[in-house]
Amino acid sequence: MTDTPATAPYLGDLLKDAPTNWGKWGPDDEVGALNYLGPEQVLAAVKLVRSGKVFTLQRLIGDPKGDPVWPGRTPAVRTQVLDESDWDEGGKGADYPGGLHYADDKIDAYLQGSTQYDALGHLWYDGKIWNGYDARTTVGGLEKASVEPIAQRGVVGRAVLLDMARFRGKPTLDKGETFTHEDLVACAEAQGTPIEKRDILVVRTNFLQLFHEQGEAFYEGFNEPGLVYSPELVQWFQDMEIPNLVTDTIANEVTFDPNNGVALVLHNALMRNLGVTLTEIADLEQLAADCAEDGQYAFLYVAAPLKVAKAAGTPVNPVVIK
Ligand code: UVW
Repeated sequence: MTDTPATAPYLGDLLKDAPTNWGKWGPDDEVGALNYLGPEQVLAAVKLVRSGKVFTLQRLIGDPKGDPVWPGRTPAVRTQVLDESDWDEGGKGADYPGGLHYADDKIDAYLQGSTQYDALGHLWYDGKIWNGYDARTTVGGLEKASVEPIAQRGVVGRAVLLDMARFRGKPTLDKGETFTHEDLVACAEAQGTPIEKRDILVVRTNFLQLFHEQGEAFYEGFNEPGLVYSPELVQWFQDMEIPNLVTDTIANEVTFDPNNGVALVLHNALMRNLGVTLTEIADLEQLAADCAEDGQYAFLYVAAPLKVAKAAGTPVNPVVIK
């Protein structure tokens, strides 16, 4: 992994004047900017359903070709616990009345190791997580701002695909390649669908294609492409009241800010401070191909991460309907 330069500023200093939404939705809030998505936004998004085309955005868990994960995490391992062979002579299959046989399996997986929603309390600096809760509330499991309230609420709204790879005329964005909110706006304009207030942003880089092409070399000098921090970008997210950022990369933003070397600045500036929910490792390939064909870049987006007690994030299979 790329080393953070010794001179990298402390997040608390870098973001000392950055806006926060702490308290905006009350002292007990745990879903942050998802509060921007109410019945009005849901009903407006439903009107975008025209052809009935459906897309699912989850990548396969336990993909035989491998699961791309954040360095230090391990891919999911699925174990077959029971199958037809368990009813062979001496097998462990139970003898049910009527002759019932069945298959069972289990997985050992990082909850953030596949397409997933981050809980708002997933990361922090200065000993405080989203809404000002004490970071000690994460010890042994998130007592505050876990993924549970997000999973309980669900995410439904108008989403816009921003196909940055196609906009830049390349099959995938490169290691460490950055873009700004102005690039997102320009991409949306070029696609003929301007970003509206309270849109869910779905950003395609197709970077993870390189995981399949490069194998282990993919992790050398690990530095994903993505949005890069600036005070203006954070203010734009705040002014546009963006509820949710969805990307096809492992961690949503350029891993190491090229301007200061800090890791995952936007996780903090957007998620910890503004309450923007982050969705990662989405598979946008079929959706993007279809958008390029029919020109419809805005659609109904529906997602509900799994409900796991006290979790810092959980898998999700978002659904897009056009
Ligand atoms: C980290 O924040 C470390 O990982 P992610 O947001 O990709 O789950």
